[in-house]
Amino acid sequence: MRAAPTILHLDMDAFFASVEQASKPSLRGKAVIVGGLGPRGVVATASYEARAFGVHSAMPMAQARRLAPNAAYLVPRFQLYRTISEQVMGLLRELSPLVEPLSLDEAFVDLEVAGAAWDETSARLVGGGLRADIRRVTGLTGSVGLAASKMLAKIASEQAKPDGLVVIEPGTERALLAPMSVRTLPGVGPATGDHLRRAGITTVGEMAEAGEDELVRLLGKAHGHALYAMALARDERSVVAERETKSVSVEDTYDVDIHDRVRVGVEVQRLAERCVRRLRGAGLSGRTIVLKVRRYDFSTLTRSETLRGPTDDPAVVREAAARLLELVDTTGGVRLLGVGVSGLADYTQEDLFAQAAGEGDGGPGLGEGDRDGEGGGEGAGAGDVGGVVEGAVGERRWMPGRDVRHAVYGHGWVQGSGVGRVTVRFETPGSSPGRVRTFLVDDPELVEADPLPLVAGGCGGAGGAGAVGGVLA
Ligand code: DCP
Ligand code: MG
Repeated sequence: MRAAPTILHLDMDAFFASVEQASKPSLRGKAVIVGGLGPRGVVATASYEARAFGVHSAMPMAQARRLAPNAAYLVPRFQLYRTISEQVMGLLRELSPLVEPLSLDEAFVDLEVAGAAWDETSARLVGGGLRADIRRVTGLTGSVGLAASKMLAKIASEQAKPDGLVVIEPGTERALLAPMSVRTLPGVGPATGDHLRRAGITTVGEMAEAGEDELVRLLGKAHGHALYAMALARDERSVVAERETKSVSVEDTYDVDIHDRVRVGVEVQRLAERCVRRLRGAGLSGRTIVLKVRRYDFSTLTRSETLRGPTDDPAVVREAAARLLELVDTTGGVRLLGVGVSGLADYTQEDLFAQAAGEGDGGPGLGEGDRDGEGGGEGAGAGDVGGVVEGAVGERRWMPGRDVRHAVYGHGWVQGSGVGRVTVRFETPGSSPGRVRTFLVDDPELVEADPLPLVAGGCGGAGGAGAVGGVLA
């Protein structure tokens, strides 16, 4: 293991909820809960203010509503979270080529390879600078852990939360781990934790004392061996830049070379559709669209285009593939065509939330009612009357938290809807808390809108993802 704390772990604070608070001034300092709002929805995350009521990730939404009835309940806006995630990951890549993203808001960075840091002082400086950059570019806070291994760096960022930085000095790891729960170690889930507890082992120190043979006896050879090493704070796992390159692709070989350019275009569109079906079937989306063309003389070309964010939209993939085809000379004929999507993301939650929000009412209406319309109670509360609302199909699109634009009042967000009405709060990331107005759900002056950038001027130094609306770069 290295001798300096040069593995950095970043984890954004209450990520989805913090983005919502940054977008919606009236929610700052308030309990905000993001997740699926339907009857079987679960909490994706809660602001620290909401956590004070005991609300946490993966809790059933119904339970959260009982614990924090006055909180604001919002559906996730993944597109915006991804844009901000890209900005943050861009800042990490400025530090080192070895960045290992674990989720939208979390990554390891190896500071040593690039010479960004070599000892505790330089690592602290880099970590502090990163936190300042994240705040400048995104307006949000992230917590940083620095240690000589991945395991300890992650433990450090957990200790740093919220909005802090913790360095674990090499040599102090075992003493630090000893009193911690066995569940702190990667690879100890609820089942292993129970197993160990029944054997009288609840802390990492007790694990180390039990010895390798005992752990192997309890947990089996591979697991026991690995966990014993972890208990001694020995973690040699290196930071891996990209997850194994995965892609989803389809291709067709033609019995007879295709000469007709129009026919080639049609085939590419068909392959794009098939590729997206496969992508969706795997619950994936991807950022890079790849076109493969093998020509009559067996020369094979690939052309690719990287979008700003992952997509599983057939129209987006079709259009990208068509643009790529324009870059390829097919005179002489083609033998094979392929379309692929790589740069995959396994964000399937979006669909789950969409389902959760729409389910259970057997049809139109959201089940999300606005209890008291204008100027209601806590102000932030997207009220919930609990039941199914008789309403127009149009109500389905007015999900609490979504962006809207009104011809007269400008940009705002849906605070609640029900009984044919939608309540909108008009405010933007840079404004002061805005006021609420209620409209008929089919008011022609009210339309859905794209999220606004959190920081004025868009994207600071993160390598620039312009307006957050579109997908294409
Ligand atoms: N998330 C989710 N479902 C979960 C856990 C998390 O949808 N069961 C989403 C919402 C979170 C984001 O992933 O905002 C990041 O997860 P974290 O575990 O890092 O949690 P937070 O960033 O929300 O809070 P913390 O400050 O504890 O990191
Ligand atoms: Mg986080």
